[in-house]
Amino acid sequence: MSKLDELALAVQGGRSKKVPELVQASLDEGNSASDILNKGMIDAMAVVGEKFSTGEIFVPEMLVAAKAMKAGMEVLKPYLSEGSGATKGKCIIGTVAGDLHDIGKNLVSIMIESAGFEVIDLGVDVPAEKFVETVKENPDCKIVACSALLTTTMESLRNTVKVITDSGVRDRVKVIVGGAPITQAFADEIGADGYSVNAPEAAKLASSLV
Ligand code: B1M
Repeated sequence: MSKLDELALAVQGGRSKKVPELVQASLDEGNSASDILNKGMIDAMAVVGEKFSTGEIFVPEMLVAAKAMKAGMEVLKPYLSEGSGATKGKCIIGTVAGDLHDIGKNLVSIMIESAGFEVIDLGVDVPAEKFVETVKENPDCKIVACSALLTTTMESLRNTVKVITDSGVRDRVKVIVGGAPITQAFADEIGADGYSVNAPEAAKLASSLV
């Protein structure tokens, strides 16, 4: 079995001590950071989600898998974020109110930082007003990036974009959105400036908007 296959199984099994070791072993074996991320960890999380959907596992198992992936990300992060120059201005990022998922958001944060932005990460369950307040405190903020992972928090994302727009700061920041249930059509419908399907595309999008 390859190190990547072992890694995927360890993520699925929530083996937080083993996963960082296997990320390092996969790097040592010559796998690229993006293969380790996509084939070793993101695909494994998709399997976890599938098993949750079919009732094979429950929330605690999802949680330990997420913790294991986060532990692996600590080892992988320096290999993903090469060439940061922090010259493009600030990007405020967060997962919208009501939503506690942060792995995708953290990946977007790493990629946007590595594309040359200074990232202010507000974390998860972020009220719309907190995004606005932080934009006002940071006049050099160029991008607000909002993540939503649940169909039930798509409306929270809509509200976030509306509150940012209504606050009058929209003329100086671009709002970009993403997350598993989000589509380009939904992003257009709620008036976002951009949508991307994954973290590398989000970084390209952010750069293209400044
Ligand atoms: Co949750 N969960 N979860 N969960 N969870 C999903 C999302 C789900 C699809 C699982 C399933 O049923 N198959 C399902 C949502 C169904 C739906 O809404 N239609 C679900 C559910 C139902 C729930 C709860 C309601 C379960 C419950 O309590 N009954 C609950 C909700 C809690 C809440 O948020 N209020 C819940 C809780 C949790 C945990 C806390 C246990 C844990 C999260 C831990 C954490 O994040 N710290 C968890 C997990 C781990 C998952 C799955 C298994 C994995 C998510 C993940 O990290 N994926 C997930 C199933 C799945 O995704 N297949 C699931 C890996 C990550 C890299 O992908 O986050 O999609 P993702 O990010 C991608 C893209 O979406 C994109 O880029 C990333 C890749 O490059 N992207 C952006 C993300 N943000 C972006 C922003 C951008 C651009 C792109 O621009 C700004």
